[in-house]
This record gives sequence, C-alpha cells and structure tokens, in this order.
Amino acid sequence: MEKLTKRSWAEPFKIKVVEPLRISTREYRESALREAGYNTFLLRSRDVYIDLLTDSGTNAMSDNQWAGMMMGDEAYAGSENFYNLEAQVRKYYGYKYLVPTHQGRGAEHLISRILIKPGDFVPGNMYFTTTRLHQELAGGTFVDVIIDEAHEPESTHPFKGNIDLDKLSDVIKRVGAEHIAYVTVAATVNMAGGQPISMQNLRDVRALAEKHGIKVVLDATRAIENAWFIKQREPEFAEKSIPEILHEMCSYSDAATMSGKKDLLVNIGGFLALNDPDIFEEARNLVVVYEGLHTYGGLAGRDMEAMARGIDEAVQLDHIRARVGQVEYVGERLLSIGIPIVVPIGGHAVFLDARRFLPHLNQLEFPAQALAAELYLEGGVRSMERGIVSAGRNTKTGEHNFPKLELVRLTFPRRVYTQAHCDVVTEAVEAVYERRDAIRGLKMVYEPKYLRFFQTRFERL
Ligand code: P61
Repeated sequence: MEKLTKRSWAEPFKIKVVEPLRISTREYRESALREAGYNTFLLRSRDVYIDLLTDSGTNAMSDNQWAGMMMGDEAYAGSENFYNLEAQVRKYYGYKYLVPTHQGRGAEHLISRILIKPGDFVPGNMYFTTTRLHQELAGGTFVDVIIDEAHEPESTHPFKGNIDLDKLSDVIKRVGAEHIAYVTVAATVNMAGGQPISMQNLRDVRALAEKHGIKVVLDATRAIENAWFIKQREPEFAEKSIPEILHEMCSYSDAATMSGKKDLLVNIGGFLALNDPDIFEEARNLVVVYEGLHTYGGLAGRDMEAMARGIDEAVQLDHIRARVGQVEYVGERLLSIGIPIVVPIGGHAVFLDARRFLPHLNQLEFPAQALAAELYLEGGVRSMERGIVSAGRNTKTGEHNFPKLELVRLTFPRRVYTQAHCDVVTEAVEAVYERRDAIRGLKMVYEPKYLRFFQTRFERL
C-alpha cells in the first residue's frame, strides 16, 4: 500500500456526468422553509443547494454499475442478477443464504417478525429509528446496551459503538435468555455519530450470546466503513484487507440486515443474509408476502446487478479512504474554528452538537431541528435532526423520549460532492455559529404516529 499523505483522501475517480445545482436567495429559502414546516425532510430537493440530508440512496454510481443496469434480467423468477448478488454476498459477507429486500427496513421487518415473540426484549448498541420500530411492531422492546461513552459527544473513545458487556449480562439476568429474541449489533452506529464497534467487542458479544444460546443479528448497513476503522484503530488488523476484516466481523453473527443504499453505492436495494436454514425458510416464506418473489424481493433485476457490482467497489481501500477522509476533512475544519461536533469524527457524517451550539434552548424547543433549519436558511445546506424529534415517544407512556444526544447530521453521500462543496458547508456552519445567540426554538404543530421526524411540522417560537 502506498504511504498515506495528508491529501491521500483525494477522490479515486474523475467526473463523467454532472447534475446542475441551483442556488437560491435567502428570501426564497425563508419561504421554502416555512412551507416545509421547518422540517428538512419536507423541503423539495430542487430548493436545496448542497444536500447532506443522508447518504442513503444518494450515492453516485460508477460507469461499471451503470453498465450493469443495462444487464438487468427482468424475469419475474430466477433473475441472473439475483445469482450474481447472492455470489457477491457470500464472497464478501460470508453468509450462506440471501433474501433480497427493497431496502434495509424490508429486511428488518422480516427478521423482527420471524424472531421476536410479543413480550421479548432486543438488546442493541443504541437504537436506530426503523430497526426499533420494527422490533416494537413485532411486540418486542428494545434495550440500549451501548457503552456510556457513546452518549457523550466529547468522549474520544475509539470504539464508541461497543456494547457494554455488563449491561448486556444484566439484561440477560433480569429478563432471562429465553425472553431475548436476539442481540442487534450495528456497525457502525448511526445515531451515536457513525461510530465503530471493535472486532474484540464483536468477539466478546458473540461469546456471551453463545453461552446463553442467544442469536446475534448484525446491521451491516455501514459495516465496510466499520472495517476501515478497525483497520486504523485495532493494531491486530493494521495489515489485514477490508474484505478479510468484513468477513471476520460477519462471522460473529447469525444473520445480517442490510441497506445497500449506503456502503454498496446504489440508489435502492437491501437484503437479509442468513446462515440458519430454518430462519431462511421462514424468511423466504414471508418475503413473497411483503416484498416480492424470493429472487427479487421488491427490486428490479438491474438494481440487484448495481448492488452486486457496488460491493466490489465499496471494499476498495482507495474508495473507503477517500470516503471517510472527506467526512474527516469537514469535521477537522469545523473543529479548527471551534464548532462543537461529536468526536471522534464518524464514518458517514459530521454531527453538530446542538446542545453546545445552542445552549440557550431547552430540549423541548427542539434545538437540533432549529439548527438544521437555520443551516438551510444560511446556505441552502440540507441536514437532518438526530435528537428528541428522531427519538420519538415511549410506546407505553406516550411521553417524548429524551435522548442525551441532540445532534444535527451533515451526511456525505458517496462520490457526490467536491472539496469546494465541503468548504461551502463549513462556511455556512460558521456563519450560523456567529449568530447563534439570536436563534429561536420551534414548537411542534403536527406529529404523525410512526417515525415522526420524517413528517412532523413546526413553527418558530
Ligand atoms: C439514513 F432519518 N438509514 O441514515 P433503509 N440501519 C441503519 C440505517 O442507517 C438505515 C436503515 C437501517 C438512513 C435512511 C433513514 O430515521 C431514518 O434502506 C444503520 O433506509 O430502509 C437507514 O435502511 C434502514 C433516514 C432511515 C432516517 C431512517 O439516512
């Protein structure tokens, strides 16, 4: 491997097709924001200049992936592209069986329905919105067993995604192993700031779960980014390749849910991957009810081909170094001008710490939501609230959940924006920071029942 230099994250590609961006006036954005109820999910994409809402399905595909789209075998049953994808998942992730789904939550739905009995508990390393909702809809209760450091934006722990083994043991003792449906292990942990889990922790969790006969389900959505951090931070893996690390990570789980819209560089697609033939049998039965036939799971043949080809590209060291390097570049710049962000800088996004950014707002004035709105107003930059609005309500009491982390996520789609765009984003954040004392909070005026953050509407206080 060539020596790393400061500029080593430069993009390992050149640009062949471009998509024009629109720059609007502040006045225009003020009215667009009001119409969107101060919720960045409700903005029209045409009104956004730099879109850092998500890295989900917003990635730029390669020429090889687009060529693969022309090789779509759109047969109802037995598409060639399914077999290509199955072979790739076996090769890189190592699971025996594959059930394609339209995206990640399709896989979460299937595994939750299969493994959770009403009254069961599902421990995991911090909640994810869709994952927890599917667990709840199946009658389960999510229990957070991530290490305490994950809830501390300023803690520099290198593996803030780790599971606290004492917390996990305590849950097992308290409810009994027979009432634990499985342990969900996310790699990386999105809501904690894109933070990785260590290989050692994966091994320890596996050993503890095995001792009690409990299954482990990996959320592999950004596992390739996690593998990069393991290579950087766990000395045993410094000389191992990303595919080797990924394979070992997956070997400590029984199944994986996957949103291909992230690591795998596609606009749509996901899968459930499994080792257990009985669970596979159940999943194949259910997928035809909710997604589509077991050889397409809600996807076109061309989508499966793009995902199959995406895996080869996603594990390339040059790619992953540039991807994480870009996020780090923005994070470092923000740190250098004193902006409060979550550290260490995560894999897919820089997370602004709204509690420290807007200390004059209390949590019920929705500081992260207000900050995301201001950032759009300032520079046409779209980000996402990851605080009390995203955390939703307690299913039993109906009260808001009050998460410790109150964050705004600046999420970088893969291979989409340039370093100049990154600089524009940094300048916009700085301009908002300079006028932070004048920023007011929000009040909720409409709240939907499920995954409220997508559609909640607000007004300025
Ligand atoms: C995102 F605001 N993530 O980060 P699906 N697991 C993990 C994910 O990150 C994930 C899914 C499962 C999105 C899209 C999104 O609260 C939100 O393919 C670690 O989106 O169904 C998705 O995969 C689900 C945004 C999802 C959200 C839920 O932007």
